[in-house]
Amino acid sequence: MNTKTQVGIIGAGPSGLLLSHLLHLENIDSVILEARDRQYVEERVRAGVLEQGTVDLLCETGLGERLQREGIVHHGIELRFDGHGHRIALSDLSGGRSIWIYGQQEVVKDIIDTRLAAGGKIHFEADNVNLSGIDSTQPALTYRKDNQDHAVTCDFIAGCDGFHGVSRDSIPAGVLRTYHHVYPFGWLGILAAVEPSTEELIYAYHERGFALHSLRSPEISRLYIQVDPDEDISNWPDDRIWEELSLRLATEDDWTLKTGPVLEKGITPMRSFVVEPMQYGRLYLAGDAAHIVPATGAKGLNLAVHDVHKLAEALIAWYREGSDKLLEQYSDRCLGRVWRVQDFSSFMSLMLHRFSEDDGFKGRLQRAQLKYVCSSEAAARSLAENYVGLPHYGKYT
Ligand code: RFL
Ligand code: PHB
Repeated sequence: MNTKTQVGIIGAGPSGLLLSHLLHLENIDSVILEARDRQYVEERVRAGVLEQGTVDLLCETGLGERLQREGIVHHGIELRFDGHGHRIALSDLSGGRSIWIYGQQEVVKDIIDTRLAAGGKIHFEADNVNLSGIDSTQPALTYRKDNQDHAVTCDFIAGCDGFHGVSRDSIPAGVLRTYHHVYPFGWLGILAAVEPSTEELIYAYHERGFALHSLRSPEISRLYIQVDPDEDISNWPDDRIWEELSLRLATEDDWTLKTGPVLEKGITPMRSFVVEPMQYGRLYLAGDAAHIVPATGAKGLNLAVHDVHKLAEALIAWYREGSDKLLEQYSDRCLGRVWRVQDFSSFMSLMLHRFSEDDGFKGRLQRAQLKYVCSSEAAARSLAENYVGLPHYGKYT
């Protein structure tokens, strides 16, 4: 079957879904093609920390109803090392801004519900998605679903299909410059049915490796430990994970880690990745399709939201005013923030993880850095303003 739309979107992750919603608010038609089924997309456990700017955008565009009811506002985080915790007062140090704990899959569910209620077109289980004519004014997407071939002709294509998607690779060789750094560690993450042992997130530096205590709700905890990037999850029965978390998060004060049934677990490699530019012809890349940041800064989803905010503005200007100025500037308007966030995520990662090849030098630097951040207001303020997220229209991004 052949259909037409204004913007063809590949991927029903946060970036593709939000883009489709922002365009719909301006009566711009889009079609989303998603490789997975709806349940898989809605249950995929990933990010949990939303920046103030992300929450503001979701609320301003009618997506904040459940977020405001169920999201948990945090005004600080703890950095824990050498058996003691040190609070970074995020809100006090950033002019009252804060972060929100609300699972990525909840954001995804909210946008899917809103799009479908408004008659939005999301084709799940779309196989073999292929892009053509991206250097023409009539690009097209083809795909296979329910044993039938389909084609969608569009004005523009948004590649929102994540790091392993097809859109980036459809740009001719030689156009993109790729920056890729793989860190010598990964994260083993668990979701557990247990009341969080902390009110605020704890980032712990320890001889045995980094650990993070996060949460999703008063009944659900989310925790991570640093492991080798090629570690096999079968080496980590639940008891071993809890034991390791207890060791790495231990304090000299009266604090204990509550344990409970593990609902989900997985290992994620840590990498920094950026392509420049984020566009070619009528194809625009957004979110993880264009960049990946190590999760220590809690930024990937927030960066994806910033990209599609900018892309929606540019497409709206094209349809409303016939102006291609913002479309031409799309990549430049995103990359400033992308590199600011890469720098912050790298700073957090290098400060908090143990390096196996370290002869003691790196460890000394890390402790000096941690002590500085926890004792100097200027250093803590810098961490805080990056962690809560710089404003979407700020001079640094
Ligand atoms: P996604 O979420 O990967 O969505 C891409 C979608 O495209 C689909 N797809 C295709 N569809 C059609 N045809 C194809 N050929 C396709 N190939 C792929 C996929 O099925 C999928 O549905 O990318 P998007 O939308 O750009 O969103 C990015 C975020 O998901 C990501 O940056 C965050 O999850 C990163 N992240 C965090 N970000 C934060 O802001 N705060 C956090 O606290 C945070 N914690 C995390 C994280 C990521 C983690 N992992 C697992 C990588 C914690 C972890 C452990
Ligand atoms: C999470 O809650 O999943 C989370 C929190 C902070 C991070 C990364 C992930 O830096």
